[in-house]
Amino acid sequence: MKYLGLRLATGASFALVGIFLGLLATAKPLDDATTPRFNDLIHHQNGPFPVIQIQPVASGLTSPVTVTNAGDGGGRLFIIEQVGRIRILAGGTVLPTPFLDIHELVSCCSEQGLLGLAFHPDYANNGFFYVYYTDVAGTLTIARYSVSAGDPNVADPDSHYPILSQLHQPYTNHNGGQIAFGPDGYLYGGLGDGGAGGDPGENAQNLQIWLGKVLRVDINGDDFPGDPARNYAVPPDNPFVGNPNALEEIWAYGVRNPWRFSFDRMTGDLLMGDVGQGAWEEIDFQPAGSAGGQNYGWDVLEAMHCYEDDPPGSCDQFLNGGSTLPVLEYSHSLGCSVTGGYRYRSQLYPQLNGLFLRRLLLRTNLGRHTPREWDMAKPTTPPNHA
Ligand SMILES: [Ca+2]
Ligand SMILES: [Ca+2]
Ligand SMILES: [Ca+2]
Repeated sequence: MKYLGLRLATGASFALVGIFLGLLATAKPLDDATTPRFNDLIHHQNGPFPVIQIQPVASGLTSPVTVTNAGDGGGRLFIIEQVGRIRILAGGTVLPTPFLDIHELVSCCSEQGLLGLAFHPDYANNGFFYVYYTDVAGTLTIARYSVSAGDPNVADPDSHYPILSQLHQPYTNHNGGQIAFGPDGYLYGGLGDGGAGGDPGENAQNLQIWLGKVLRVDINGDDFPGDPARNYAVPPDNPFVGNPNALEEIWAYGVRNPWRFSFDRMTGDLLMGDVGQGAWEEIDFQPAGSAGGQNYGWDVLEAMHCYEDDPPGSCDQFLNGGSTLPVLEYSHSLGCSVTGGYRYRSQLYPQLNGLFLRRLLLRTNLGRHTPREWDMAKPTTPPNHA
């Protein structure tokens, strides 16, 4: 991917900063040490970090919450506006006509809205892309759309094709929102625990509901030909296939609000931010080639701390091999809600290669972590991370 020289508008594009940092090697070295920077942490083994400044590249956007590209070599960025629009940044300009406008289908805003976008790995040939949004009833919805036949910068609004949906009542928070294709070609989606605080529905540890889970489906098939609302196949190697006590779409569980995750484009590792309840934020890790089935601990644990010891003894069990602990946690003394991030993979700043750039909501500090730093953040690496 080559997207350089991007600049972010103050305010409207603020939420994009971390995302841009991860996807794009956009920032320029600076000699002004007072600007937002990474150089307040330890040096990487490759040498000191360059000082990085974020520059505005677009303005006039309304609540941009993610940015991606189509993987078609078109050199365009697709920016989601939470209200229900996808905008295109091309040639340094935000095109006036949205790529897609589904605001009439979407509830917004706070934690609701159009939240996720992923292009089919073969988008260049089939024109399919996928959106994740909360519909007007608050239901978590993944749907497919197609680019229009005549204009690569405009999608066909009538091409709506449902993939799956999950009721999300009565609370409006914790909708998750990330969808992404893994290196295996399957679509992964992160669903929140159903909302409120402390997971009152005890959804995250319940394998018979999709809330509080990462799902993994094959959007090239349809295992439910009689159901027009479910249009996907279950990958045969999903971890709970054949388990009568679990839903087969579940890839991983025990998450609270997996608002953003990403696949390392070099290794295929999965890195996921999971928003904490009130004290501890976390980054979860899943190595490429994992068989899935990880239990990331919520709501027994909040990061690496006991949250709800139910049934009694659960916390000890989860902290001692019974769950997959985060590779990084931090308290609210460092930052507030975790957003997630990307591992940097570019030649522009070789000193940053392999580092994980994360974004913290509400504060401007941008952190980066190598596996070594993760080890430093957590004195003992649980064996189930291997
Ligand atoms: Ca609970
Ligand atoms: Ca179907
Ligand atoms: Ca966790």
